[in-house]
Amino acid sequence: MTSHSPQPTDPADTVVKANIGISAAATGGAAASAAILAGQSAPAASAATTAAQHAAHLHTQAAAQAQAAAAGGTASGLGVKIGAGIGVVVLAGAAVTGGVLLSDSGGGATAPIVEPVMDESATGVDLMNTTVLIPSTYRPGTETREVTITDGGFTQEGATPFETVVYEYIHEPVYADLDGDMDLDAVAVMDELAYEYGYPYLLVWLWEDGELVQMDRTIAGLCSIDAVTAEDGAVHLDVSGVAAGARCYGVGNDETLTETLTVSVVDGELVQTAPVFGAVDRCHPLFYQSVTPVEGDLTPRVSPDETATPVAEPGTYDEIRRLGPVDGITQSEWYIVQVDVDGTTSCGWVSHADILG
Ligand SMILES: [Ca+2]
Repeated sequence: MTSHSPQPTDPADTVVKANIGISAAATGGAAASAAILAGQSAPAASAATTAAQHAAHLHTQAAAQAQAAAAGGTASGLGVKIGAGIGVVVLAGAAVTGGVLLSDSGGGATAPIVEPVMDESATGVDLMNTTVLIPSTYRPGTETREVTITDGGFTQEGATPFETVVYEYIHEPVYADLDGDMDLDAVAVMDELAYEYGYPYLLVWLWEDGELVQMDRTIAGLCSIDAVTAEDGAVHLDVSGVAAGARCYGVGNDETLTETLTVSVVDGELVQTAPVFGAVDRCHPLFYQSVTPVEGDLTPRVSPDETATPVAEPGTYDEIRRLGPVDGITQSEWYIVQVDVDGTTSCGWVSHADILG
């Protein structure tokens, strides 16, 4: 249950609202809603009457629903909460000193509102002891692999120290509803550590049909992921990058480019949503051998896939620049590109066939 004090911003149109949430475990039906009306001058009865008359006002109804949704977040299992919200509009001059309790039997109560509540089941899954995917990063020859970890790690012993590979979480799972379907999804960062390099993989699981299902997608071109925080249906990453396909050992500290990215899932795909929409892969020219503007009506996409979501449609971007291959990378079916739209630059992928027209 939450109670919100009024925060008048305009005396001529002061909005006071309150709501009460009832957990799914409680019986359905209407319940009492408490509305605390605060003001300075008018009698309580006047304000109560005004409240009743305006309780169904669309604006406050929406506000009450939003608050009811915000009040959720702890229930699990049933996934819904039955709440009763009541919104009150106090018109100019019609205020009250003290508090007034309105029950649902009063004329001002709204019908019970069924609001979805965030399903937090994902937080109960043991991701420290499970089999994870190590997604491909578009480096030639890399394929998605599976690694079974225990207590958050796995050591693949090699014949020599040079050949031993250690997998371990460098950031434990954080949870956010990445795809906006009212259940928490999970993100963690696993490092692949070999003798002379480390390579971070962003691991993403979506909660689907009662279990966490890992996406076969990570961020290419990262040297490190220094921080992961969850907020508002996304995760924020502090990263430093290298070329897609390059190893981090070739980049000195003074060459490392650090960025803060917001990553989420849109239309089922892992994408960057801020500072601009685009591919999660890095495309800073610092780490490429050439930067070449490309002509034509191109459709850069969030991943090297003909069906992937466009970063921009033909005619909506100012310029697209193809980033030349790094050492060891030869002809590719797809190129990572920079896409300029309205003064901002994002990353995307353009197919060789698209460039040829
Ligand atoms: Ca979700």
